[in-house]
Amino acid sequence: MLLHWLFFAIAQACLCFVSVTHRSRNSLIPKRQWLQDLVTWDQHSLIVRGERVMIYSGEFHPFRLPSPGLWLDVFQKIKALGFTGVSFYADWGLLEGNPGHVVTDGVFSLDQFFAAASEAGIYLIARPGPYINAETAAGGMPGWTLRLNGTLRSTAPDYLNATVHYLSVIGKIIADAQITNGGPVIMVQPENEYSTWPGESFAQFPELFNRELMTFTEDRLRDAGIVVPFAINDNENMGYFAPGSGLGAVDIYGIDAYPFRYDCGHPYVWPTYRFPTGWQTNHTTFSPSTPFTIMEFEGGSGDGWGGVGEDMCAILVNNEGVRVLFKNNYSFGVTIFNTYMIYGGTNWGNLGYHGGYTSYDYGASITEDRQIWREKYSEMKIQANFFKVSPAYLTATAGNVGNGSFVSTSTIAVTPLWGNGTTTNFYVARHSDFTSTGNASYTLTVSTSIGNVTIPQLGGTLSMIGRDSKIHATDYDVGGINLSVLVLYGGESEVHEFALPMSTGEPKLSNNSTAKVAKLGSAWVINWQFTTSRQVVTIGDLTVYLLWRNEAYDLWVLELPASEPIGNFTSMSKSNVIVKAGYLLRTAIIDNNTLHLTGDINCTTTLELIATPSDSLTSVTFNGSPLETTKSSTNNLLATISFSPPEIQLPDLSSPYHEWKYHDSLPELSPTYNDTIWTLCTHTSTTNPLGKRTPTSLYASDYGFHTGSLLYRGYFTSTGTESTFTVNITGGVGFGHSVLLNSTFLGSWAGSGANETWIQNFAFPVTLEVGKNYVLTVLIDHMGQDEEAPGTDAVKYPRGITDFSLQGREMEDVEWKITGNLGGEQYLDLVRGPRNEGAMFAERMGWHLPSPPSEGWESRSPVCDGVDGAGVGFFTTGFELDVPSGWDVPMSFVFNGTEGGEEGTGGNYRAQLFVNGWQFGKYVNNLGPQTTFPVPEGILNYNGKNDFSLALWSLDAAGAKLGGFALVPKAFIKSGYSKPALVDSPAWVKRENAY
Ligand code: IPT
Repeated sequence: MLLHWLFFAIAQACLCFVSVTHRSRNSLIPKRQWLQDLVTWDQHSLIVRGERVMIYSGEFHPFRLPSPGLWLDVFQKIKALGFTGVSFYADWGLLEGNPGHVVTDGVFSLDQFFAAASEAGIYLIARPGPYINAETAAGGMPGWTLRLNGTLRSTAPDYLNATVHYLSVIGKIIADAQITNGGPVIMVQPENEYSTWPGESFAQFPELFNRELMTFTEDRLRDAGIVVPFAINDNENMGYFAPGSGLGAVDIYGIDAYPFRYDCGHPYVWPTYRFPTGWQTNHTTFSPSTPFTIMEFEGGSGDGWGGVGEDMCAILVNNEGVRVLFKNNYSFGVTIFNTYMIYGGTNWGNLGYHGGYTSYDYGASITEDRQIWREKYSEMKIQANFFKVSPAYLTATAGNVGNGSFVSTSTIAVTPLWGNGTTTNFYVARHSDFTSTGNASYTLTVSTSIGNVTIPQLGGTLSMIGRDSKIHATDYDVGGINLSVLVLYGGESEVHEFALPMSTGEPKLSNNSTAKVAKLGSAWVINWQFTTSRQVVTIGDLTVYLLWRNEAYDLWVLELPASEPIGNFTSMSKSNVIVKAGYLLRTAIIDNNTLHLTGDINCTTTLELIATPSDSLTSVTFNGSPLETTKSSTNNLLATISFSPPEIQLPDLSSPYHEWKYHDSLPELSPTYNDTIWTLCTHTSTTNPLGKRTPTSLYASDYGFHTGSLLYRGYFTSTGTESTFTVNITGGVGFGHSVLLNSTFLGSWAGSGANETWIQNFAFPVTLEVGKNYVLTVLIDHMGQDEEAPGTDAVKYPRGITDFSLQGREMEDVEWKITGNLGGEQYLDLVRGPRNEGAMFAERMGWHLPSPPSEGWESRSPVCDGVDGAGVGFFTTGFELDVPSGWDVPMSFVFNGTEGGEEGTGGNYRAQLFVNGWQFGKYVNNLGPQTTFPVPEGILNYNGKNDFSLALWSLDAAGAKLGGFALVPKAFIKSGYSKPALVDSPAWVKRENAY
């Protein structure tokens, strides 16, 4: 066997007949008229540039990480998983906040996203909506669409027209980045789950769904130049829009599935009602001519206000979940597989819907602050690396699920995947009860080229220990390449077995190995028990590593770059290196006899070169620095990188000596406050489906205010009879409000994790004076619009005041004014987008931006002094950072303790954080759960001055101060990342028309 090609497979061991035959690649002739010939497909898989590729993809939204210089870091961490793709949404609502003006500059530009994907070698699946869901405000539709008369996502002309400009702009941007133009985009999904929604579907509500809507959207995208295949994500797995299904049908039919659901509060309880058992049948019924595609498969889960925190969601979908349910997906032959989310990011700047809070960590494999310590990252890595290099899988056909004929016990269910044109079969085994945490022993009878074989053949039994699943491969065909290194891994103490054709030569065991080796028929059979120490078997030129799973976690498979157009994209024609390391390896290049690696360490780490395409490597560099090398007992090159974290200076934001400047941010309470230029609520009609319950509409969206917070002023002249004000307010789940009469605080609603609306009575504490003018001030937290089910217009559910009464008076006797963010839809800050600011005075003045005019302001700390009484205080400060280059130090602002107005009692208060002008957190002390707010480098200036401010809203008469507040480094990672450029963060300038 010549070492021309390096092949690596991390396989779940047991029986692998590794066939090392040379087979020429099938010529893959397109069966239909493609619009291009670089991305084609058949019933088995996608075919890119004539080669079958496992599209193993993760969802990552650029708009949730508004530091473009970090996108490459995330892509490299995804590539290092062995993934080949990323799926992303674009958020129309962030791009076209002002109707007719689609802004695609700065953090909203996708140029760097596409460039970074190509550099990392990641294919992209673009999902531009116009509707995206994604836990975004209004499901990604701009606020102004709430005023459309027609039903959103219907064929109402005003809705269709509203989408045209956006679709042409985003369509062109995506079209330019298609593979046909040398870019990374290989597939596009118009709309999102248009066909279905839990509990509602075509079948139940046919009148709500409209095939023309899909056609219209597709046509706009085709007009913009999209030629790669269109895909659909059908949540109900009913074949909607599958090829041949009629109008609007796409090229590639895909499904969505969230079987773990969302109960992060009970993360060890796996709900079973959505666990898939028959997807191969559905697929062949609904879309037999396309690859089995899962456009979204739950890779984390979501949490909301008053919830339990994102880390709990990471437990709900943890490494065991990935083991059992991802492998179950492979048993159905999925070859286009996207997991949602692989990196969640942040709902900065009010971009989220009301059901979620600032963190969109999602419990994903890569944490919100881009760390990869969650075990499922490693689990996904060992799985994806197997499928990346198992061409036989890409043509296999799923057999019947849970077939009892293969296995010795009914507690284990096995689904076979039969080789099609290859001799390879795969058998995916799991507990019959998916959720079982028990242990089971089994033997397996498999069909092979030498007849039926029951394994293990040399004694012992196979085992399924706790929540686990295994892939057993027979006659494993590596597709005509030479295999030089094979890694087989398993859990500690498990017995596994593999076999090789006799012709490969006699296996030799490492000294420590207790494996049994026997000749059986025409094969060598090797049977061993995993321990935590490595065992090695050599057979001719092939080295087989038998690794405890946790050691396999430390292996990194790096593709060496190829010439263009493949470059860093995946192809079986490329060579790989396998290096054992610690935290992360990103890239590898071989130059002469030197291996240049980039990567990250978080402790002193020894690199071991497990497999390289050349035995003549003599030196290694790491992030550009040469390393001293030695040799291991098995002749692998070793090199140790030492680690000592830097000391960095951080501001002590809780200290009484740290200077904060303070300004009142609810001056509306002052009798001298002038609101003459506020918007009068004069609309006597509304398009809102809720209808109008007040003489003039009081819905914020009717006046162009859609985000952050809302302020209302209700004027009346007293007749001396008014004693109570009753108001029905809607702010979205978790919202709160405070109500004042002139300067007198009447009360607040502090919010709950369940209420989207709240009705409250406010008794006036004194008798009002006849003939005197009074003003009611209502401050409302706006938590974002809801999302949408097609045809329901749920997005339009209003925010603001829906209804009120002033006891003893007519509604008409009160004249209302409103403000939200300054400028409303004609928002001022084009750099930070349409949702970054709300109604609060300091925001309207732009004081949250860098360098506010705070010289003459009072010195006052949000921790030591806080806000007196009910109201809003604005605190601003600055600090310098100087993080040495080569160190990735993710940082978070952390609220410690829950102090309220009275020492140690907690309290009802809310705070918004602004970092260099970017709203990077909405904290609700009485609800939580989020207390830690990561802010990415680039938004935070790691080498220079930062402006930080905090709008602190006390909903209690007792006032509020923070229990403690700190900027906390969450990790010190010596990193090969590209240091992100500082994000353009324009400073404060006086806003002429601010009020
Ligand atoms: C699915 C959406 O398509 C996606 O945008 C996101 O919202 C996800 O849910 C949940 O995080 S839709 C769901 C009904 C499967």
